[in-house]
Amino acid sequence: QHIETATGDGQSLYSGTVPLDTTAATGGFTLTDPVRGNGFTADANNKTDSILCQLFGIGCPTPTRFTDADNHWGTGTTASRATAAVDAHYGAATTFDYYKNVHGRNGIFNNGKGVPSRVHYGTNYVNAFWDGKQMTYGDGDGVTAGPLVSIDVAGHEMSHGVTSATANLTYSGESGGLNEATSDIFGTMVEFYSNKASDPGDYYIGEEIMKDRPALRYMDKPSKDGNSPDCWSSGVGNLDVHYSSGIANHFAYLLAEGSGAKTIGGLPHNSPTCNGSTLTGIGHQKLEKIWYRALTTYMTTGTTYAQARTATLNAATDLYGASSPERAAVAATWTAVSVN
Ligand code: ASN
Ligand code: ZN
Ligand code: CA
Repeated sequence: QHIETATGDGQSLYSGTVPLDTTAATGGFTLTDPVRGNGFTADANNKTDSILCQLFGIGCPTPTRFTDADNHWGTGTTASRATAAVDAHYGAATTFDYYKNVHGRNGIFNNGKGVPSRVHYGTNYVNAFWDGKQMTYGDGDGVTAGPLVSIDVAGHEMSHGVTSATANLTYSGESGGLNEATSDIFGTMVEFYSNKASDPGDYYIGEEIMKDRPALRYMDKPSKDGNSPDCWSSGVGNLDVHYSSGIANHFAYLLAEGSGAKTIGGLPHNSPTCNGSTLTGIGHQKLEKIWYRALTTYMTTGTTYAQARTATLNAATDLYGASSPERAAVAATWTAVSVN
């Protein structure tokens, strides 16, 4: 079978006009990305997965493919359903490129294969998830949240796949918080990598989708969400993993950007330390290298916060040396979030 590679473009909801790699098909083009292991984006048609589907893969609805006559997506008569697909297809491609070009990882499973994405899952569904094989995005309820297809959410969810394929951090207790934080960290790094004026990197999670608050989570000061701790204490492992992530999110922000007030991506940030120390950041490019090496070389299913400190110190030693300022910054930053 002859497959024709094509480069189209699309009007996205959140990232402006984006390039799209597509495939020629009957009636025009389809959202299958031949450049990145044939990952594709399809329409879930507002259906949901039954419990049988979720547990045993039985009776799952089959998403339908999008087609576009001229390969300019998100415009004209098909725009209303295709626009969210533009963001999702761009999000999958950008996340694939981020891992390949920054970390030398060839896809979520490091096997060169792309993954499916489904948009328009359910009705008023305010979530997005990775189920081990594919991406799924809800449209939001239009009141608290719009479609959950922003680049940080796409990067967050697909990074759950990377975590599963590497450290496989158990999704409860302190390791669950580290799992969630890993997704917030790399979701944000993908947002920086995307580098779009309409949605720049900002260490807020979900600022493009949320309608009733500035964002879902805040890495500079996680407690801004009303639930997450900024500092480690015994018992954080009993919190929901989306809150116990706060300590590692705070660590990541402080390591990259330092303490004190500043504007990033047009949004206010202020990151007080837990011990009164003043920190100067080493930049997000070093943070992402250290965290990725820690995740893929030193973290395991049961890694705790204390062990994450050791894992990132080991990673910094490998990357920059035992006497490096980067390793010293990692140590001082964990201490600044009360992980000693
Ligand atoms: N959006 C949620 C998350 O990625 C859904 C989940 O899988 N827990 O954290
Ligand atoms: Zn998550
Ligand atoms: Ca963001």
